[in-house]
Amino acid sequence: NPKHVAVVGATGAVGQEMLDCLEARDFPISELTLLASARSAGKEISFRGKLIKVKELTHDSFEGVDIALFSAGGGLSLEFAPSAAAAGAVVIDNSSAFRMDEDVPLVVPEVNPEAVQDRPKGIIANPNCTTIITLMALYPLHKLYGLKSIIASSYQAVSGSGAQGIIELDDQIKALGAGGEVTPDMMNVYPVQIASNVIPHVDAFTENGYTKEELKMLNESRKILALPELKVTCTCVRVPVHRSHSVSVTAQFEKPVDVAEARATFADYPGINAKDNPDEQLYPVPLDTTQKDDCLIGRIRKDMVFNNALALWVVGDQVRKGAALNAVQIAELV
Ligand code: A2P
Ligand code: 11C
Repeated sequence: NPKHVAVVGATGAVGQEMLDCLEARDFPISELTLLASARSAGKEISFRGKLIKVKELTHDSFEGVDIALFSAGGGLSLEFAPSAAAAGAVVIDNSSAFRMDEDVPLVVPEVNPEAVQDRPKGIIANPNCTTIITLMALYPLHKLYGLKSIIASSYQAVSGSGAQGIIELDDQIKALGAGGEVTPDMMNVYPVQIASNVIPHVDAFTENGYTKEELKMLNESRKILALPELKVTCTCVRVPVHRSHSVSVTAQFEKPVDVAEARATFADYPGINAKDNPDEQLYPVPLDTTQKDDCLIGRIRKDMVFNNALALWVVGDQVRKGAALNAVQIAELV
């Protein structure tokens, strides 16, 4: 039976994509409540041919709501998700606020769908985008060979920083294209210029020199795969791409690996596909997956440094599979 769905952060980059995914997947909805800041209250957003007014998020926003999709940042999730759960809604939270909470399942529907059932707080967490995309490629290989360690570098699009990231890149590109310079007033999201540059810094630095984004790859991968001993090291990098994150991965396994078998197994799993033919210069690029559901995997080869290891390149739309689509798939499971 149809559900009363609320979207918190409905005007944001991920919130908008959530509405697209709910529409595209014919999610059964009896009522849709759109929530954002006071700035957006009264603004109208079209859904299934009807205009719906955005309301200001308050602690009383969730009466009668069955499913609340949150994507307005960790601070607001911490403050408002408990109110939504107390009102009886199942919260699906896209922020990092609850991911490592033992009483909150962390779910990629293609990997650990059964985990949604056990949700003592009424909250289910949506994993980090780079982690989701990486695990979409590694889970089928884990089933075949048993995953031991991951060494990765990410190439993350500016839409990972929300709508403001896209505006910042576009403003800087425009300035450079007009023969001008990027001035300090054009740098609000990133500490240095992003246009015509790459920045080895996503999310805040921690004491051990890794950033929070890099530690999410470690901690969230362990939790989702239920592999507490999994070893992960990565460098997360922001690149001047609008949408779709790419990840270069070397993964080491318990058992011997086979490239042809690895390539073939990707075709059997939902949500992914191989695009991998060096003879024809076929490999996935971010533009291939933009606004698409599936993650694409290429450059699959035997790693030359480690035993039982594969190197590969995986690309996925992080606003979609890395955030909105994954959240809507969780709602479907619920
Ligand atoms: P608003 O558009 O009213 O500011 P993004 O990640 O793309 O920047 O989007 C952030 C989302 O979080 C937007 O929908 C934004 O709404 C929402 N948001 C930001 N601050 C608040 C707040 N104080 N209360 C409710 N929603 C908020
Ligand atoms: C980025 N991955 O691209 C981040 C955005 O913990 O899910 C999402 C942060 C998170 O900047």
